Amino acid sequence: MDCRNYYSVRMHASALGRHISGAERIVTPDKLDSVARELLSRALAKDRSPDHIVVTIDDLSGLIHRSLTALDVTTLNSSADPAAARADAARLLQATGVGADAVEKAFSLLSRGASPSGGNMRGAMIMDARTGERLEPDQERGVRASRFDWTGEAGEKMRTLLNEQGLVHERTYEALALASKIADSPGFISELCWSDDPEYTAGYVSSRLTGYVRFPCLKKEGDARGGRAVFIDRKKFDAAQFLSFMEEEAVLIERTGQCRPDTDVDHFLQRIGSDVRTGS
Ligand code: WAQ
Ligand code: MG
Repeated sequence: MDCRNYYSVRMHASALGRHISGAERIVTPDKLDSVARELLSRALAKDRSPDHIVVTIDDLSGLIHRSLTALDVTTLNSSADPAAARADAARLLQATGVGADAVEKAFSLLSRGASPSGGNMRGAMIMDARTGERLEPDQERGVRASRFDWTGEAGEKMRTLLNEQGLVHERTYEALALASKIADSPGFISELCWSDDPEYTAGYVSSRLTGYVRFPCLKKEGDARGGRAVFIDRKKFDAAQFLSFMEEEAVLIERTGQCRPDTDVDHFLQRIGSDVRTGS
């Protein structure tokens, strides 16, 4: 594992106390200056001008505990219809071991805004994969994954692999890193995500079994509801340990996985050799 010094660079921009944008990187000292500038330009690029921007830099010496391999990426090009794509995503989640009720509950909560006040959460829901019971201590905010990034080399390679599949959006690159960190969390079974950006309809299901399975259209265009549900095995779950992994433990992604398309969920499940066939 790479033992160079690393710094965490975080940017948060807000206006009238409301969050506008945020981003975070882990970099070697030689990149510190350019990455800090890059995140600052990103804060200023948004159409709603921020009145408050914070760029925080922390030395992570001795704090990089894990190096990871990114999840394999599969793009399913079958369903342009969100309802059909959601049914496919639900089947995948069940194949990873999530109960039907828990899957149903996650879709329903994410569709209407999973925070108790009805809006999107800033972080993820944590759900008992068997019962769907919510386990995150703060249901308004959820749990936010932080302190993860690609190494320079792995990041470049991953961009190339994604670009070869026509996946050129920065969000895919970032969501894959986030999902790869979450997939290493204690008790993790699988995750469901789609964006809260009204123009961005893509989402994914991820797990160790399936890798990162991307759906181009998990919601209708114009829909501003989105979020993340992380399903866990409650027997292996400890809230304090889980939160500390997600929010504090620094993780670098040093190796890429495979990246390829597939025609549909049936074919995909057959390919990965899952013996779980839900809904049939
Ligand atoms: N940790 C946990 N949850 C988060 C985090 C985080 N760091 N950041 C965002 N969320 C939650 C929060 O509830 C957001 O409302 C929701 O996820 C969506 O966030 O092309 O763009 O940044 O393959 O809008 C997925 C598909 C896109 C990418 C995900 O998420 C692709 C995306 P967004
Ligand atoms: Mg968003």
